[in-house]
Amino acid sequence: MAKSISLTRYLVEQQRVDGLIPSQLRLLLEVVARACKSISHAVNKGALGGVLGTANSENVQGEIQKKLDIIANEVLIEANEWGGHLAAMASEEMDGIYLVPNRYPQGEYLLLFDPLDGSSNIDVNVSIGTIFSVLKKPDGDRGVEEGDFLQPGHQQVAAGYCVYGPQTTLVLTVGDGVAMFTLDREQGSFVLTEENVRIPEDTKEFAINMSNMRHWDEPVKRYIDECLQGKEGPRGKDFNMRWIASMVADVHRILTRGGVFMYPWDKREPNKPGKLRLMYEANPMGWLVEQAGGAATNGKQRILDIQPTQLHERVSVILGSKNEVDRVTSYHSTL
Ligand code: AHM
Ligand code: MG
Repeated sequence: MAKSISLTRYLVEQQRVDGLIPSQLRLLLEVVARACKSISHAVNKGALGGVLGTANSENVQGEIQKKLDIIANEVLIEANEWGGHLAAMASEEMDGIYLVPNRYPQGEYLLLFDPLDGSSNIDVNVSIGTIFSVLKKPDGDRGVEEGDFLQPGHQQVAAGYCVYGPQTTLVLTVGDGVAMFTLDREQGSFVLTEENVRIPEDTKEFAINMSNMRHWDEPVKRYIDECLQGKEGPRGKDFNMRWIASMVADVHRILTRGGVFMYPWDKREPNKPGKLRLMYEANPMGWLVEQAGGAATNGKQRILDIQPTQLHERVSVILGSKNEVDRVTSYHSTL
């Protein structure tokens, strides 16, 4: 039987053999994985652990927080603040950045996360996850400021997510393709289960919240309308639809068997560029998808080239199988 490769061994080899990741980054990724393991245990306990339901508070974006949103945020901060690998953190659930306290050594990395993505699925026992992105702190001796986080996605040095579903799976890129690790609960460790993940360029499956159809812009309406016409329409094939309402779970399916995922700008709140967050959701997912041979745009521009102007900035997202993303994107320039 082939030897199983733990996340620790995989990262050590990336560091030693391939020289791809410095030791501080390896430590950082191990700590994030450990935090995800702990969040996975809390998710699994559900009602037995008293972790379901709302926390009766709102985040900076005016969204009601669930107890698990807050628990997951705390787990990630507590796990990461003392190891010496980080300078600061930012989270979808916190107003401003979180500086590593002075009593701990300061590292050179910045960690951003959506601690619990798919919050509306927590209480109904549907897959949810943690999304993370790692940036390098700009050089210099001064303290970290919020502006230091505002780097375009192509400057990420690591990105990934952990999906808490029937299995707990950690998916990671450090810029050398995408690898998947499944949590072995008996061993207590993540084990490599898929390497060099590739997204097929073509697909017959789309993911979008169809209940918002009347609010969409023309290019998105046109694309979905053509898919819905199936074999008899301009695409000449029948399409299937999936919408889990957890980006982690939808992206995980796309990395596994292809597809296109969209959360476009819509007319409900015309001043907001989209629902999803650039720094905690679109950038890490966009990079993972590109590393697996897919594409990610906001309809007009590659997600990873967007220059952020705010920490909690929102963005329109189209990602997945390359030929479909290119098609939707081209509709934006022709209409
Ligand atoms: P969250 O981070 O507060 O959970 O919100 C993001 C989620 C995504 O995971 C998902 O794709 C989307 O919101 C679902 O939105 P909707 O309920 O409008 O379909
Ligand atoms: Mg989210």
